[in-house]
Amino acid sequence: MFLALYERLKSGLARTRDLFSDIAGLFTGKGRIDRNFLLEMEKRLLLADVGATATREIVKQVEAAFLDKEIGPDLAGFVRKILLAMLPSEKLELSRASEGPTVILVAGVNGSGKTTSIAKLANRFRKEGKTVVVGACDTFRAAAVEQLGTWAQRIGCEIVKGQTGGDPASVAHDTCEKALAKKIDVVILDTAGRLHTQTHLMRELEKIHRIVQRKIPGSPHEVLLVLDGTNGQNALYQAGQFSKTVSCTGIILTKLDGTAKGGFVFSIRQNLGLPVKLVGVGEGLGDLEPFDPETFISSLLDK
Ligand SMILES: Nc1nc2c(ncn2[C@@H]2O[C@H](COP(=O)(O)OP(=O)(O)O)[C@@H](O)[C@H]2O)c(=O)[nH]1
Ligand SMILES: [Mg+2]
Repeated sequence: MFLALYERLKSGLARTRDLFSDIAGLFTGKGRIDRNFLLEMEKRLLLADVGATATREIVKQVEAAFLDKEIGPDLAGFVRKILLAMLPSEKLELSRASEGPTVILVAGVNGSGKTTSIAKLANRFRKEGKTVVVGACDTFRAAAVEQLGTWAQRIGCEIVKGQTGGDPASVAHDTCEKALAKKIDVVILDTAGRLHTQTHLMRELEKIHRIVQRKIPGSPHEVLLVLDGTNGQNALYQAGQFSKTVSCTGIILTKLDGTAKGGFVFSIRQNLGLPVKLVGVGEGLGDLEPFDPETFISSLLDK
């Protein structure tokens, strides 16, 4: 299991790995850890999108422990530990209801990968033997509803659709109702990523959140924000906007296969305080992996 995940991450993160091998390359060289070395390390960490805050922290700690010492094998281990400490491993698993349906609300801007990630997630639950209903609350685009419908059919899960242009919150309501009536294990709600205005979008999300909470007390058990890994700083900005409205419980970071920005996981954690819970490494149903810091860091740093 560990090996499979490790190998999949390694190939999915090929481009990010290239940049991290530049960082790891520093630790196997010869010479002294001086100012130039630290500057070079800083540059390479920034290039790998580890982010300014995290980079500063890493360089500071290396300086304190290793300045004027020879480069040796303990340096690589030291940096690996710092990186690991930046990605606390508690609360990474998705919360589940102790009884009744588990409700997962999924938000994010258009094109970030919400619908695809929902399909992948639903597929994971189906593989566990759970029953799933997805709610197509993105009623603003007929194509969005259709896309989710196609996935639902492929995966073998239920779907609740509203009318195009209909009230998204009422779709959320009906989805919860169906889950309760048919004793379905997991509810996953797809939402719109764009409305007439930003305020409108956020108000809609709030409303869905409220309705779900009322319908199934204790829910939603997860509010997952989907961020496109190729978007870098812009995705951080979006995340800030969303989390002002609904309190998110975690991030799904998508498209890590198409980008060299996997180092972004560190800046998300440092800047938003939100854990990346799942990563998307491709367009197929199997291309969503639970985020495991140790495996992630190993897949970046190991040869
Ligand atoms: N390469 C890659 N493409 C992805 C990933 N996740 C989503 N996509 C693609 O991104 C595009 C937008 O995805 P979609 O789920 O429709 O985004 P939504 O508008 O947020 O619902 C689609 O072409 C997906 O196939 C991923 O992890 N890797
Ligand atoms: Mg969508």
